[in-house]
Amino acid sequence: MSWIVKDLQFSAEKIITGGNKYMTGNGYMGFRGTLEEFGKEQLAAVTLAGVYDQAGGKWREPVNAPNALFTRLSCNGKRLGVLDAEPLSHSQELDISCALHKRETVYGISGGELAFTAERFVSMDQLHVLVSRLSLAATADCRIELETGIDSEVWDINGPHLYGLQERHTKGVLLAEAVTGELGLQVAVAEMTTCHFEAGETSGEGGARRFIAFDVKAGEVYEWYKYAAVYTELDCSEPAESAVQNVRTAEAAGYGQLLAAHREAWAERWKRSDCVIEGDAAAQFALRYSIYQLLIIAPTQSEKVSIPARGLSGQVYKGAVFWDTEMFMLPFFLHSDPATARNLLMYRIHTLDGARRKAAEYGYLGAFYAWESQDTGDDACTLFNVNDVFTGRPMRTYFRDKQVHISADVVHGIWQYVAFTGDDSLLADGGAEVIWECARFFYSYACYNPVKRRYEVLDVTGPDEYHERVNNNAYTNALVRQTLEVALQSAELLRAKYPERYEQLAGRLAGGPFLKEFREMLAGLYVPQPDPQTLLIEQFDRYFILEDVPLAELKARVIHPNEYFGGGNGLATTTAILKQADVVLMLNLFKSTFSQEVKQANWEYYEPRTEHGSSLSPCIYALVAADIGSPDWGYPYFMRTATVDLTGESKQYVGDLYIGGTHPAANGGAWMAAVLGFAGVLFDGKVLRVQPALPELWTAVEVPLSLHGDSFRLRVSREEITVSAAAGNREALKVSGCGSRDQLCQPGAMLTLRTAGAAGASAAE
Ligand code: IFM
Repeated sequence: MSWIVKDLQFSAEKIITGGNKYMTGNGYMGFRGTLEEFGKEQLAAVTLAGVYDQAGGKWREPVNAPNALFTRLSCNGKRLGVLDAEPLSHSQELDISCALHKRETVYGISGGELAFTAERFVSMDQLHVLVSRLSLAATADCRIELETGIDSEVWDINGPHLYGLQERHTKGVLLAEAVTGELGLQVAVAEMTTCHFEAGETSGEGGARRFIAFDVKAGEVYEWYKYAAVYTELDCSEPAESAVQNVRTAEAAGYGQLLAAHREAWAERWKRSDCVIEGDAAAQFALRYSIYQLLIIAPTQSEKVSIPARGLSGQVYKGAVFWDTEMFMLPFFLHSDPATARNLLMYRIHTLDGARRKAAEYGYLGAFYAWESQDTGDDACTLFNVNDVFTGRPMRTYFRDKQVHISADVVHGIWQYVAFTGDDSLLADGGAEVIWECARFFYSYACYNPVKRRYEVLDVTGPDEYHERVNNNAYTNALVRQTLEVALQSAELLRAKYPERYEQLAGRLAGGPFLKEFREMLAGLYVPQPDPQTLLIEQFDRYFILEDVPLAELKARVIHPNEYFGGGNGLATTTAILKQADVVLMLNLFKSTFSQEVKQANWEYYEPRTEHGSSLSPCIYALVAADIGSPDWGYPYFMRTATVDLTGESKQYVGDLYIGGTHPAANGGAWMAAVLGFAGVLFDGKVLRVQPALPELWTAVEVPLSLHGDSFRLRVSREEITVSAAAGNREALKVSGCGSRDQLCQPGAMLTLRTAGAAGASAAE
């Protein structure tokens, strides 16, 4: 089964999407999948997680570090790069089993051919290190000049971010050092090159470049290695020293040893997360690729950063963290790497003060989380997020002020973690405070309607961003209800298990609104319900009176290819066409509280009306299709989600705003659709319920699961469900599936449940 992403020719049109498709990274930094000779024009970038800067009043965004794997080639005085000379052949590939990037390019030269190869990786074992092995061989003698070292001309969308650049060359190490403009953080990149051939070297004056000239003999192979290390002042007080030290250690270890350790780290990650699909090679590959994209951006070592909406693929969306993380990526980490899931939630705890500031700014109590969150938790989202393509004028959007569901999404994530892992220390470590502050925010945001005698949540934007400032969005109200419930339950839990901590935290909120008010609001909160006749849930008040235009007809009204469908004049605003799953997302989150009939009626109603203008949308339709027993309705949505970063087929512009990059929420959505949807996994912290609905092509799905701190392997086929428990597990797991009663899977045992269609009854082995 292939683990290789490969292209067999160079296409200038695909440079940008290729940069996403061939991404490598390790959670500390992302390295765009560009070629060695590419620079900022081709969007080469080493994007640093959690390091942000604002330049000249423009949008604040992550900092890109100088690129120490830069290498340019000249042969007989003529530059050789894919943009300088048409190659005779070219291949670019990525081995997703271990995040190893390779390219091989053959150029015509006078009297023969020259083959240039480069292999590189961003170490998963040593997060500050990146390495490459390069070689060339020619069929005719020639003179080569390499220009390599560190390219400090970084790509920025809203830069520049690095000031006072100093480039030095000491004892074989090149160093580029600079400070960020806003916070004055030092960023340092060190590089060493070792040539396995005789070469004369001259360094550029004062620069961090090497010029290495040598004569190539036909038929011989010339190989050299580059080692690099990146540090910032967020890592240590002397980033330059650390970078230099680290690069020397890396060089001393050598490429082979570094690669072996990197491979081992990757093998360990795949062991925890690989999901095998039998019977459908295309789906298998796309799913693995989606998991790969999540693994290269996972903050395994830091609880101060979370995952931005475009991962570490650059500065799009300001490198900001959205609800995407809790609602679309967290489930993957919960089931495969709970420690990283915890980091993601700790990030929200660390940014609570930013959320408090935002609530206060709008005149509310508690915590209103940033729609676009960066290092401090203050909102990076602007009031004018999109420019109108017709007038060029900024359009007022209400993402920042009205997508209040973000605070409920954060609570949902925290509670999922606690219930799922059983690790309630997260509550004592700040999770309870976040939950209560979010509940206080909603208490102050909601309105009591004295006529209808209910609490309502008015003037919000739900997940469907084409309809801003609506009342009683079903998704939002359902999540607000969950926030209040969780606030009460977490208070009980904390009081019972961490009484001192409870007293300390609750004492601060004693003046209210606190538990009494939460109870009262919960009892009176209005949450839109299915209509008894049609079973439909109205997305928000008066949604059903909007123009019910078919999607194709709406698209026929488009004047400009990049026009925004939402906002004041947006084509969709006055119609029932929605941007992304909204009611259907709510049905998926609370799937056990709705009947199959309700889920089906709403899927069938909303599906033709959904434009999927967000990459977050298709996976949800796949999940609910599986839930209602129609996996083949969901399969195309699964494939669309799972291939988004392979095909590059996603919106690149909204208005004049570039929004390309990788799509971690869709990557997480692909995993959810396969495991929680088609394999039908549902773990509530107590019982593992498995209700598979496999698409036609799939014969089985097999996946490792980490549940409540114990390890399992689940295999689901059309005939049976098998759960194998690791011998070292602490507890027996309750399993139900195939209509059987709960059965126990003891540590070290294997439990098999047979489906109704299979021969024999349910059996425990
Ligand atoms: O969070 C999403 C939002 O739901 C739709 N627009 C893009 C954002 C970032 O992915």
